[in-house]
Amino acid sequence: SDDYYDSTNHIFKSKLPDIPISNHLPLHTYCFEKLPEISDRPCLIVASTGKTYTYAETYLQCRKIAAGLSKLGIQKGDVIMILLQNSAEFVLSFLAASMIGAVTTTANPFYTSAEIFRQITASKTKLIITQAMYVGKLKQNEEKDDLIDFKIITVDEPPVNCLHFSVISEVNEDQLPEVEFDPEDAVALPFSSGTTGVPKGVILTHKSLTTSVAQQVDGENPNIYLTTEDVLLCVLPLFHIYALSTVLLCALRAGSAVLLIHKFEIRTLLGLIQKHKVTVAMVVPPLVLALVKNPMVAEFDLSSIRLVRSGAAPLGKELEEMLHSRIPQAVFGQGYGMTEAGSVLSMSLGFAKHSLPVSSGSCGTVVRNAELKVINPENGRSLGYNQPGEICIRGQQIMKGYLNDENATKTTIDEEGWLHTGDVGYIDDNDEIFIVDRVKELIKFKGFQVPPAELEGLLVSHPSIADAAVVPQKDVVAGEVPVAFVVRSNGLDLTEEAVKEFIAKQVVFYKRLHKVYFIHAIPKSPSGKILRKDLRAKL
Ligand code: 4UU
Repeated sequence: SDDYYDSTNHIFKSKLPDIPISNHLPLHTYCFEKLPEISDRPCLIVASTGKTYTYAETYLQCRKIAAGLSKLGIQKGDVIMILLQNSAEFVLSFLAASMIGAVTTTANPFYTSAEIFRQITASKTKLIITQAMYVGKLKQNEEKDDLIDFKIITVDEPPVNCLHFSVISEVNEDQLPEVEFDPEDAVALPFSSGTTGVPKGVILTHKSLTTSVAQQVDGENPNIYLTTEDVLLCVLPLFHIYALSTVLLCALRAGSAVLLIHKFEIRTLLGLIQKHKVTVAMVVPPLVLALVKNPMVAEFDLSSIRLVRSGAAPLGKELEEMLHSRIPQAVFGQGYGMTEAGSVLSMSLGFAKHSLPVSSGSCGTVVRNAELKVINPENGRSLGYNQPGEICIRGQQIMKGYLNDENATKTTIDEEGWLHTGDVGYIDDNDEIFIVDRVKELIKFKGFQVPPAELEGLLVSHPSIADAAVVPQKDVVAGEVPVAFVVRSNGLDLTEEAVKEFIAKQVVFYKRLHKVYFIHAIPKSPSGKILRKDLRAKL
């Protein structure tokens, strides 16, 4: 075809001009840069208690906790784990760790003990900040000789051998040590399976995160215009990059208030939006579904909402239109992110200070100070407008690499610095991105990651399973659910229920199998790769 001889490099940029970005600053310095102007403005609002921290109070608390962590022996480069629901302690500890050059790995508190320990071990966590009710999951088998040495801090009454949060939060801020920062130092270590395999530590540096935040909220005409009057809904979990970076860090940089909600319950949520006059709602498709379908929505005053941003999973046009009729005064648009991309690749230009016209169903336009291309996965050549292919992104916001996994890093970021997303999409004539498919293994349940390789590993560890493959099945509520194809190793005794239960015991709720299909062999390529497309076609 003509394309084969087309050697043009099609690179897409934002319609907004590039801007100077202060990504030489440490993340916390960058986020609190405007502190003197906004010190009395609300920063964190804890929904469950109503307690509000001003910017000055937030900053001071962070400094105290930073001094406290340091006093407990946490040094530059050390990893701490935050195992908490959304809370002030989450935010304060994350920023405090940044202040002493430490790195935060975030984990879902609903994870099973095994899931948490895999992350503790891989990241060499030295200290865990959690709640008493999760401490049981942090118990180690005393008989094992490779015990991991970490301290546990609880934000509530500490069980035996744990310290109370006040041990770090009531330290004098004068004891905060001087630390030298390099923009390339890690600050966050979220875990993601990426395009293939099991969850891996994603090294996000001070430079990655400051760049990503700047791409969103900085400049004369920011891509998403947030002000000191805004109240941002933070009901999405802070342990995931969407809320951590796009909700929390963007809000701090812009001087907005963040309403921290520790769990999703529709009536409570609606009441809180009304009470705190939320102006900006960062959501995921299942939340849009709830807002659209639940009759309770009509009982509440949601007129304060001026902007709704959805992301982390595909959102259908129908849902978007229904949402518009529910919250007619709000501008609606999507963001498209990926943990490894640090995290936002594209965002609606309808959110800009001087907004531009956008089409429904799009994931927005590539962020400024970045380059995006769409490639033919077969030959790697870049494609022009309206041609679907794999989306690749390049810029200073992307991850430094996977922790201790050079191979995975090399297959994700190529020699020219392009990060390959594993998402299939095209760019339309208006420079907007439309995602149409995924070539990577990843399954997304309500926006949460379900790595098939992890479930396949567990399945084949079962004595009666010879081989297995896990693929996504479409689901109205969750978007996708994981289903398994299983090859029995001895006879027909193994039942679907037994397989489901075997997995359910070992994983967080959203990784549970929804269906098990028994087959004679897993279809594989000559090189041994599971032919996931063939399996998906069987569903
Ligand atoms: C279709 O989901 C995320 C990050 C989401 C995010 C972050 C900041 C969204 C908006 C924002 O402002 O990260 P991961 O690593 O958990 O999952 C990444 C994958 C993508 O590769 C893609 O397959 O999640 C899918 N995805 C989307 N799919 C993310 N956003 C979208 C979207 N439409 N808008």
